Amino acid sequence: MDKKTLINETGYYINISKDNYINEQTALKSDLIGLKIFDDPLIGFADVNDSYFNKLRNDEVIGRNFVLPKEWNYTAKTVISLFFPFTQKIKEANKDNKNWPSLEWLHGRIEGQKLINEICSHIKKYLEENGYKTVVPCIDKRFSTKSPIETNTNDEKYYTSNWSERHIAYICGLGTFGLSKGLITAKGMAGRLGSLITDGYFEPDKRNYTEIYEYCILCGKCAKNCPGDAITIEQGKIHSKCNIFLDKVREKHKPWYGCGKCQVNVPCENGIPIIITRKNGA
Ligand code: B12
Ligand code: SF4
Ligand code: SF4
Repeated sequence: MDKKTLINETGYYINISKDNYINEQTALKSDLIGLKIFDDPLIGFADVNDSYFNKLRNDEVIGRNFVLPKEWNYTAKTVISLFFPFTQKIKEANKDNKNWPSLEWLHGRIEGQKLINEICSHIKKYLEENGYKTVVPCIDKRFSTKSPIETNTNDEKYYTSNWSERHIAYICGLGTFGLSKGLITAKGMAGRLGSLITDGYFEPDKRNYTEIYEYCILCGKCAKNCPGDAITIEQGKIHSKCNIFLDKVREKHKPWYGCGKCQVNVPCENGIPIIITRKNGA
């Protein structure tokens, strides 16, 4: 199978899936029925033996809890990362109220994640029908967001997982981190990620960057937007503060939650920001 076939299959699925549209049963208000969640994804590929995967085991990157691609699927050849950008409607709606997430964004967080799980399961089935064993780590029973060391919710090491989608996307060439710690892709930051590890061989993509924060212009807009005061230019993003704010949203909207103010109304919302350098007198 070639990359194009797989990319077409994913694009086709997202456009025909009825779950890419909010239905009557789940809509948080009636005018959200029919709301489209995601636009066409970006897909990146990496060789399972890419030396970057081993680097993720370093304590300052993710740590020993990170499970290598070959440990999820020992016959695997390729890691596939997918970025699903939110539709303009979801992004625009989250700009209105500076303090609380919009209902549209909450749908993107909760129903959007269900859809990513469904799409990844569909691609897994499709690859397996073509003879390639495939694992979707984030819906695998071995997936864990528990910290391997004794920590509490004020400790930054508490916020981890054994398969970090942003780190995987970075290795697959989809983009770099930003000050807010979200991943900035060619289709921006406002969206969600998924991934698969497969026996199928797909040529790895080139990383068009060498530094982990290369696409971030350090404008500080995400810090200004953050209702949880979780981001500063000096310290970057403090996960525990973000989590405190997300808990407040959970209290208000249970079982929905989310925020994403650091992902909208920012230069990295829809693409890779560019620094505009002024020429003398311009
Ligand atoms: C735990 C978690 C949280 C925690 C902590 C967030 C975090 N960044 O780790 C809390 C609850 C606070 C949280 C909040 C949110 N989350 Co969250 N969360 C996760 C989860 C489940 C695991 C993250 C993880 O493993 N972190 C591991 C630690 C180590 O990551 P880190 O500290 O950021 O890593 C730094 C170091 O590694 C450092 N570094 C140092 N040296 C080196 C060297 C190299 C080579 C590299 C690569 C890095 C590196 O750079 C990194 C960035 O600073 C993932 C899902 C998944 N399985 O990946 C979603 C995920 C990160 N969340 C996501 C989102 C969208 C959110 C929210 C916006 C909530 C919402 N939906 O409204 C907020 C804010 C996100 C933000 N600004 O970062 C998305 C991010 C999408 C994107 N475009 O980036 C993810 C990927 C979910 C998904 N499936 O799409 N989240
Ligand atoms: S808003 Fe500015 S500082 Fe924040 S991540 Fe995006 S480019 Fe970087
Ligand atoms: S998700 Fe909200 S609280 Fe968390 S860092 Fe982004 S803006 Fe701040």
